Amino acid sequence: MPSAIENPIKKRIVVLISGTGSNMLNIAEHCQDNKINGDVVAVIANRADAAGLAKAAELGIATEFVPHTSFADREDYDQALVERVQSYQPDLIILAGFMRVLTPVFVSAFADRIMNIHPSLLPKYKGMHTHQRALDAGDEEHGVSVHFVTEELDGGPVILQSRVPIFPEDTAEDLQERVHEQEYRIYPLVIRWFCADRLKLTEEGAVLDGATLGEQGYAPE
Ligand code: NHR
Ligand code: GAR
Repeated sequence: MPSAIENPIKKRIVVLISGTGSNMLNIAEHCQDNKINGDVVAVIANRADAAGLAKAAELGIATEFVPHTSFADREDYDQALVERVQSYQPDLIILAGFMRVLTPVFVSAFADRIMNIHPSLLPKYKGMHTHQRALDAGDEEHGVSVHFVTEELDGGPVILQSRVPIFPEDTAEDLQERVHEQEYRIYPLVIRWFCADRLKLTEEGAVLDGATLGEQGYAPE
Protein backbone atom coordinates (compact mmCIF):
# COMPACT_ATOMS: atom_id res chain seq x y z
CA MET A 1 0.00 0.00 0.00
CA PRO A 2 1.42 3.45 -0.89
CA SER A 3 2.46 5.58 2.06
CA ALA A 4 0.90 8.96 2.73
CA ILE A 5 4.11 10.62 1.53
CA GLU A 6 4.15 8.83 -1.83
CA ASN A 7 0.43 9.38 -2.27
CA PRO A 8 -0.59 12.68 -0.68
CA ILE A 9 -4.20 13.76 -0.99
CA LYS A 10 -4.94 14.68 -4.57
CA LYS A 11 -5.79 18.28 -5.40
CA ARG A 12 -9.27 18.97 -6.71
CA ILE A 13 -9.18 20.78 -10.05
CA VAL A 14 -12.09 22.56 -11.77
CA VAL A 15 -11.54 23.52 -15.42
CA LEU A 16 -13.42 26.39 -17.11
CA ILE A 17 -13.71 26.24 -20.91
CA SER A 18 -15.60 27.93 -23.74
CA GLY A 19 -14.72 25.74 -26.72
CA THR A 20 -12.79 22.72 -27.94
CA GLY A 21 -11.23 21.84 -24.63
CA SER A 22 -8.10 20.16 -25.96
CA ASN A 23 -6.00 21.61 -23.11
CA MET A 24 -8.64 20.45 -20.62
CA LEU A 25 -8.50 16.91 -22.06
CA ASN A 26 -4.70 16.89 -21.99
CA ILE A 27 -4.74 17.94 -18.32
CA ALA A 28 -7.43 15.40 -17.40
CA GLU A 29 -5.37 12.66 -19.04
CA HIS A 30 -2.23 13.70 -17.15
CA CYS A 31 -4.26 13.42 -13.93
CA GLN A 32 -5.72 10.04 -14.85
CA ASP A 33 -2.20 8.78 -15.68
CA ASN A 34 -1.01 9.99 -12.25
CA LYS A 35 1.41 12.46 -13.82
CA ILE A 36 -0.29 15.21 -11.80
CA ASN A 37 -1.22 14.79 -8.15
CA GLY A 38 -4.77 15.92 -8.86
CA ASP A 39 -8.16 15.06 -10.27
CA VAL A 40 -10.26 17.10 -12.66
CA VAL A 41 -13.48 16.99 -10.62
CA ALA A 42 -15.57 19.18 -12.93
CA VAL A 43 -15.53 20.97 -16.28
CA ILE A 44 -17.74 24.05 -16.57
CA ALA A 45 -18.51 25.92 -19.80
CA ASN A 46 -20.23 29.23 -20.47
CA ARG A 47 -21.31 28.07 -23.93
CA ALA A 48 -23.66 25.18 -24.71
CA ASP A 49 -21.73 24.32 -27.88
CA ALA A 50 -18.41 23.90 -26.07
CA ALA A 51 -17.24 20.60 -27.57
CA GLY A 52 -15.08 19.98 -24.51
CA LEU A 53 -18.15 19.26 -22.37
CA ALA A 54 -18.97 16.03 -24.22
CA LYS A 55 -15.32 14.96 -24.17
CA ALA A 56 -15.11 15.49 -20.41
CA ALA A 57 -18.34 13.54 -19.88
CA GLU A 58 -16.83 10.64 -21.85
CA LEU A 59 -13.97 10.57 -19.34
CA GLY A 60 -16.49 10.35 -16.51
CA ILE A 61 -15.94 13.93 -15.36
CA ALA A 62 -18.85 16.02 -14.02
CA THR A 63 -19.84 18.74 -16.48
CA GLU A 64 -21.90 21.89 -16.17
CA PHE A 65 -23.09 24.61 -18.49
CA VAL A 66 -23.50 28.04 -16.91
CA PRO A 67 -24.65 30.40 -19.70
CA HIS A 68 -23.50 33.97 -19.30
CA THR A 69 -26.48 35.06 -21.43
CA SER A 70 -28.88 34.21 -18.58
CA PHE A 71 -27.55 36.92 -16.26
CA ALA A 72 -28.16 40.65 -16.16
CA ASP A 73 -24.53 41.65 -15.73
CA ARG A 74 -21.02 40.26 -15.33
CA GLU A 75 -21.16 40.36 -11.54
CA ASP A 76 -24.37 38.31 -11.42
CA TYR A 77 -22.88 35.77 -13.81
CA ASP A 78 -19.69 35.55 -11.78
CA GLN A 79 -21.68 35.05 -8.56
CA ALA A 80 -23.53 32.12 -10.14
CA LEU A 81 -20.23 30.73 -11.41
CA VAL A 82 -18.64 31.08 -7.96
CA GLU A 83 -21.47 29.04 -6.45
CA ARG A 84 -21.18 26.25 -9.03
CA VAL A 85 -17.37 26.12 -8.79
CA GLN A 86 -17.45 26.29 -4.98
CA SER A 87 -19.74 23.24 -4.85
CA TYR A 88 -16.76 21.14 -6.03
CA GLN A 89 -14.46 22.45 -3.26
CA PRO A 90 -11.56 23.05 -5.66
CA ASP A 91 -7.93 23.51 -4.72
CA LEU A 92 -7.20 24.89 -8.18
CA ILE A 93 -9.22 26.47 -10.98
CA ILE A 94 -7.85 26.22 -14.50
CA LEU A 95 -8.96 28.51 -17.35
CA ALA A 96 -8.38 26.65 -20.61
CA GLY A 97 -9.75 28.63 -23.53
CA PHE A 98 -12.29 30.31 -21.25
CA MET A 99 -13.36 33.43 -23.11
CA ARG A 100 -15.17 35.54 -20.49
CA VAL A 101 -13.44 38.25 -18.52
CA LEU A 102 -13.87 37.50 -14.80
CA THR A 103 -14.78 40.29 -12.39
CA PRO A 104 -13.42 40.67 -8.83
CA VAL A 105 -16.53 38.75 -7.67
CA PHE A 106 -14.99 35.56 -9.07
CA VAL A 107 -11.29 36.35 -8.68
CA SER A 108 -11.57 37.33 -5.01
CA ALA A 109 -13.55 34.17 -4.19
CA PHE A 110 -10.64 32.00 -5.36
CA ALA A 111 -7.69 34.36 -4.88
CA ASP A 112 -4.29 32.67 -5.48
CA ARG A 113 -5.69 29.48 -6.97
CA ILE A 114 -6.78 30.42 -10.49
CA MET A 115 -4.52 29.94 -13.54
CA ASN A 116 -4.82 30.74 -17.23
CA ILE A 117 -2.95 29.82 -20.40
CA HIS A 118 -2.66 32.77 -22.73
CA PRO A 119 -1.37 32.44 -26.30
CA SER A 120 1.30 35.16 -26.27
CA LEU A 121 4.61 36.00 -24.65
CA LEU A 122 3.12 38.18 -21.93
CA PRO A 123 3.27 41.08 -21.23
CA LYS A 124 2.93 41.30 -25.05
CA TYR A 125 -0.51 40.94 -26.62
CA LYS A 126 -2.95 40.77 -23.74
CA GLY A 127 -6.55 40.10 -24.82
CA MET A 128 -7.78 38.52 -28.06
CA HIS A 129 -6.45 37.63 -31.56
CA THR A 130 -2.88 37.27 -30.36
CA HIS A 131 -1.59 35.18 -33.29
CA GLN A 132 -2.75 37.67 -35.90
CA ARG A 133 -1.36 40.57 -33.87
CA ALA A 134 2.08 38.92 -33.66
CA LEU A 135 2.02 38.39 -37.44
CA ASP A 136 0.87 41.94 -38.14
CA ALA A 137 3.68 43.31 -35.97
CA GLY A 138 6.25 41.37 -38.01
CA ASP A 139 7.49 39.52 -34.92
CA GLU A 140 10.03 36.74 -35.40
CA GLU A 141 8.84 34.78 -32.41
CA HIS A 142 5.63 34.14 -30.56
CA GLY A 143 4.63 31.88 -27.72
CA VAL A 144 2.41 31.09 -24.79
CA SER A 145 2.29 31.95 -21.10
CA VAL A 146 0.81 30.25 -18.07
CA HIS A 147 -0.01 32.82 -15.40
CA PHE A 148 -1.93 33.26 -12.18
CA VAL A 149 -5.24 35.04 -12.71
CA THR A 150 -5.69 38.33 -10.90
CA GLU A 151 -8.19 41.14 -11.38
CA GLU A 152 -5.94 42.60 -14.09
CA LEU A 153 -6.78 40.87 -17.38
CA ASP A 154 -3.85 38.72 -18.57
CA GLY A 155 -1.78 40.70 -16.07
CA GLY A 156 -1.25 38.25 -13.21
CA PRO A 157 2.24 36.86 -12.45
CA VAL A 158 3.67 34.71 -15.25
CA ILE A 159 4.74 31.21 -14.17
CA LEU A 160 6.13 29.66 -17.36
CA GLN A 161 6.44 30.60 -21.02
CA SER A 162 7.33 28.71 -24.16
CA ARG A 163 8.58 30.35 -27.36
CA VAL A 164 8.00 29.34 -30.98
CA PRO A 165 9.53 30.78 -34.17
CA ILE A 166 7.42 32.66 -36.71
CA PHE A 167 8.21 31.70 -40.33
CA PRO A 168 7.63 34.08 -43.25
CA GLU A 169 4.71 32.22 -44.80
CA ASP A 170 2.88 31.57 -41.52
CA THR A 171 -0.85 32.17 -41.20
CA ALA A 172 -2.54 32.74 -37.85
CA GLU A 173 -3.73 29.10 -38.02
CA ASP A 174 -0.16 27.81 -38.51
CA LEU A 175 0.95 29.82 -35.53
CA GLN A 176 -1.97 28.70 -33.39
CA GLU A 177 -1.12 25.07 -34.13
CA ARG A 178 2.56 25.59 -33.27
CA VAL A 179 1.57 27.33 -30.03
CA HIS A 180 -0.92 24.59 -29.14
CA GLU A 181 1.88 21.99 -29.17
CA GLN A 182 3.69 24.05 -26.55
CA GLU A 183 0.52 24.50 -24.51
CA TYR A 184 0.21 20.73 -24.16
CA ARG A 185 3.73 20.63 -22.68
CA ILE A 186 3.76 23.59 -20.31
CA TYR A 187 0.26 23.64 -18.80
CA PRO A 188 0.48 20.13 -17.29
CA LEU A 189 3.98 20.90 -16.02
CA VAL A 190 2.83 24.02 -14.16
CA ILE A 191 -0.23 22.23 -12.77
CA ARG A 192 2.03 19.42 -11.58
CA TRP A 193 4.15 21.96 -9.66
CA PHE A 194 1.07 23.51 -8.08
CA CYS A 195 -0.42 20.16 -7.10
CA ALA A 196 2.90 19.13 -5.53
CA ASP A 197 2.76 22.29 -3.35
CA ARG A 198 5.88 23.65 -5.07
CA LEU A 199 4.18 26.70 -6.62
CA LYS A 200 2.31 29.52 -4.89
CA LEU A 201 1.00 32.99 -5.55
CA THR A 202 2.28 35.39 -2.88
CA GLU A 203 2.38 39.17 -2.41
CA GLU A 204 5.77 39.13 -4.19
CA GLY A 205 4.43 37.21 -7.18
CA ALA A 206 4.66 33.59 -8.28
CA VAL A 207 7.02 31.53 -6.09
CA LEU A 208 8.45 28.18 -7.22
CA ASP A 209 10.47 26.08 -4.74
CA GLY A 210 10.89 29.17 -2.57
CA ALA A 211 12.23 31.42 -5.36
CA THR A 212 10.20 34.38 -6.65
CA LEU A 213 9.83 34.16 -10.43
CA GLY A 214 10.65 37.08 -12.75
CA GLU A 215 8.46 38.92 -15.23
CA GLN A 216 8.71 36.07 -17.76
CA GLY A 217 8.25 33.31 -15.18
CA TYR A 218 10.55 30.35 -14.60
CA ALA A 219 13.69 30.41 -16.68
CA PRO A 220 16.08 27.48 -16.27
CA GLU A 221 19.29 29.58 -16.48
N1 NHR B 1 -10.28 37.33 -15.90
C1 NHR B 1 -9.43 37.99 -15.10
N2 NHR B 1 -9.95 38.70 -14.11
N3 NHR B 1 -8.09 37.97 -15.27
C2 NHR B 1 -7.56 37.25 -16.27
O1 NHR B 1 -6.26 37.24 -16.42
C3 NHR B 1 -8.41 36.53 -17.17
C4 NHR B 1 -9.80 36.59 -16.93
C5 NHR B 1 -10.69 35.92 -17.77
C6 NHR B 1 -10.24 35.21 -18.86
C7 NHR B 1 -8.41 34.45 -20.35
C8 NHR B 1 -7.99 35.53 -21.38
C9 NHR B 1 -6.96 35.03 -22.37
O2 NHR B 1 -6.21 34.09 -22.12
C10 NHR B 1 -8.86 35.16 -19.12
C11 NHR B 1 -7.95 35.80 -18.27
C12 NHR B 1 -11.33 36.54 -22.82
C13 NHR B 1 -11.14 37.89 -23.07
C14 NHR B 1 -12.27 38.74 -23.61
O3 NHR B 1 -12.09 39.89 -23.95
C15 NHR B 1 -9.91 38.45 -22.76
C16 NHR B 1 -8.90 37.66 -22.22
C17 NHR B 1 -9.11 36.31 -21.98
C18 NHR B 1 -10.31 35.75 -22.28
N4 NHR B 1 -13.51 38.22 -23.67
C19 NHR B 1 -14.73 38.88 -24.14
C20 NHR B 1 -15.53 39.43 -22.96
O4 NHR B 1 -16.27 40.39 -23.22
C21 NHR B 1 -15.66 37.94 -24.84
C22 NHR B 1 -15.11 37.37 -26.11
C23 NHR B 1 -15.95 36.21 -26.65
O5 NHR B 1 -16.91 35.77 -26.00
O6 NHR B 1 -15.57 35.71 -27.71
O7 NHR B 1 -15.50 38.88 -21.85
O8 NHR B 1 -6.82 35.67 -23.45
C1 GAR C 1 -5.77 27.83 -26.41
O1 GAR C 1 -4.89 28.00 -27.47
C2 GAR C 1 -5.61 28.95 -25.42
O2 GAR C 1 -4.30 29.42 -25.34
C3 GAR C 1 -6.51 29.98 -26.01
O3 GAR C 1 -7.62 29.28 -26.52
C4 GAR C 1 -7.21 27.98 -26.92
C5 GAR C 1 -8.14 26.96 -26.34
O4 GAR C 1 -7.94 25.73 -26.95
N1 GAR C 1 -6.95 30.93 -25.04
C6 GAR C 1 -7.36 32.13 -25.39
O5 GAR C 1 -7.30 32.55 -26.52
C7 GAR C 1 -7.94 32.93 -24.27
N2 GAR C 1 -8.32 34.22 -24.77
P1 GAR C 1 -8.62 24.43 -26.33
O6 GAR C 1 -10.08 24.76 -26.07
O7 GAR C 1 -8.49 23.40 -27.39
O8 GAR C 1 -7.86 24.10 -25.09
